[in-house]
Amino acid sequence: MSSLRLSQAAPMLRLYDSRFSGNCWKIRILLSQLGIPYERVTLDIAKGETAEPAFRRKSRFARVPVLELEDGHTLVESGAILLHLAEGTRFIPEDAFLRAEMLSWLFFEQGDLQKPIATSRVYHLRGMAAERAEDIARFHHDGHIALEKLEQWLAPRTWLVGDRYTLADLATSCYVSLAGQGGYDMARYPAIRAWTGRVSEQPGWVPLLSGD
Ligand SMILES: N[C@@H](CCC(=O)N[C@@H](CS)C(=O)NCC(=O)O)C(=O)O
Repeated sequence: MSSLRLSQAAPMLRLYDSRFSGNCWKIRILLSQLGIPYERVTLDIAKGETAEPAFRRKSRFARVPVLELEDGHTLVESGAILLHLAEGTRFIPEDAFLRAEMLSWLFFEQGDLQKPIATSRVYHLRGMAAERAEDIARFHHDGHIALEKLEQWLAPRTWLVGDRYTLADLATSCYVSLAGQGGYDMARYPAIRAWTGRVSEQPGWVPLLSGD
């Protein structure tokens, strides 16, 4: 874990984080929007730091993000972390049907959008686009099917669920807004681009990190 930044003060939330990860970005946005202070521990995935035994004791899946609570318990999976942090806040609809609709977007993002976008993006960022061209083409095929469904849903709407910004928008927009870095032609999706713009204008929203 490359840049452990721990204070001696009272325990606070600790996010095991990667600056490139769209899944970690979701958590940083929500923590900022909720005004919750936290410590960051940055891991270098390319160096294999998520596979180190000390980290595996915190993350049974050997992946970031991990949220360590003040009592030492750790939570894995970005969706679970978002739901835990947002419990009882405006980011989760009170209405049971709308809450379930919000969850449907969290599941769709993880099942249909995240992998085709994230994997293509990693290949591009690591300079492997030429050697992985066939894999990228396959991921783009799947990713565009999901993006097209998102585009159609958003075309007549402002937000994914109901009439306001929720966790659904926060979670779904992160990898979608990084898709261009994975070689996706996002000019095809005007409603998505307008929506990611609206998301980024929400109070407390933070951009993807550019440094540690
Ligand atoms: N479904 C998980 C995915 C987490 C994930 O894929 N994390 C990546 C970074 S975005 C990671 O830690 N990869 C390290 C590895 O697989 O070795 C979530 O939403 O938290």
